[in-house]
Amino acid sequence: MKKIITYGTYDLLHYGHVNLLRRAKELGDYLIVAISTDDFNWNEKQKKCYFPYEDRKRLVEAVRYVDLVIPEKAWNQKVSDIKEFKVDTFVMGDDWEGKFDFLREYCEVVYLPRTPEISTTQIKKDLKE
Ligand code: C2G
Repeated sequence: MKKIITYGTYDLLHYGHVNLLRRAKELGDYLIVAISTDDFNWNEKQKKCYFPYEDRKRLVEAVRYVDLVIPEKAWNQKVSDIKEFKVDTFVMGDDWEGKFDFLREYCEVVYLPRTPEISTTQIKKDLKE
């Protein structure tokens, strides 16, 4: 069974996220999504989420391509996750191109093109108008 892992905030789940999850799942048989906890988002990414972790987890778990959701608590948990879950491929959108190449020592690394016209930031901006 080919196992895939990807990481993200997944706040205000939208079709750009789902496009990524669909393509990630197409690369294997089992997709793990590590969702950033509220603390990680605030302390490490200065991102304030609209939905708290538990709600973001529940939404992503409802996506047909996703087999398991785990918490992302730290930048440096990826290697241990890859080892613990025997991951074959690490996937991220290409806004992260090159940032995780060090993981090639442990598994395949694939960057997929982002869905260009949508982002959580843009949704929040549009709703403010
Ligand atoms: N994404 C995408 N197209 C969009 C928006 C997002 O393909 N229009 C992808 C991103 O490239 C990422 C995933 O969807 O692979 C989740 O996006 P975010 O929730 O914005 O993730 P981010 O905050 O970048 O956190 O350790 C890695 C970080 O946790 C990534």
